[in-house]
Amino acid sequence: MEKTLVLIKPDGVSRGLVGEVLGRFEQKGLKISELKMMQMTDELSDRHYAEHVDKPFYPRLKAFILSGPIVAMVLEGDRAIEVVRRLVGDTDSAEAAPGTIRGDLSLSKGENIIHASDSSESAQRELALFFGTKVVS
Ligand code: D4T
Repeated sequence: MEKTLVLIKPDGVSRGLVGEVLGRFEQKGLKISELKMMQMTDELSDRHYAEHVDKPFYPRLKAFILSGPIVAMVLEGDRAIEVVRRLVGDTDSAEAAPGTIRGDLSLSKGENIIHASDSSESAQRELALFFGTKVVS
């Protein structure tokens, strides 16, 4: 079984979409094996978004991700990493396909409700960062 890390970002929490998002993963058949509400910290943001810290949009992204509580979870299932990315949809919610979480629930590129690991390398790194766990496949 593959594991992946998902974060419901501050917009998803403040808009009351936690139940909706969890429900979509459960209905798909993925197992929620860890779940916690937490506050992202300055240091965790810089480590999580290490590839983006020097990009022009990072200050706004960081202010947003620190703006309220997030929900972090580990999802488990067959090919969970790619399956979850497909359920999440394109980064720019305005272009994300209908039926995806971003396509159905957001119109924004920055405030796009959710984060999901995009490869087994990032899943391994992010699971360690948020839950101190290693990927088992
Ligand atoms: P995350 O990492 O949040 O799941 O998003 P993606 O994997 O789909 O997209 P990403 O890493 O390219 O972007 C991370 C995060 O930055 C915001 N962002 C991105 C932004 O505000 N402006 C931009 O131009 C880009 C590329 C949205 C998601």
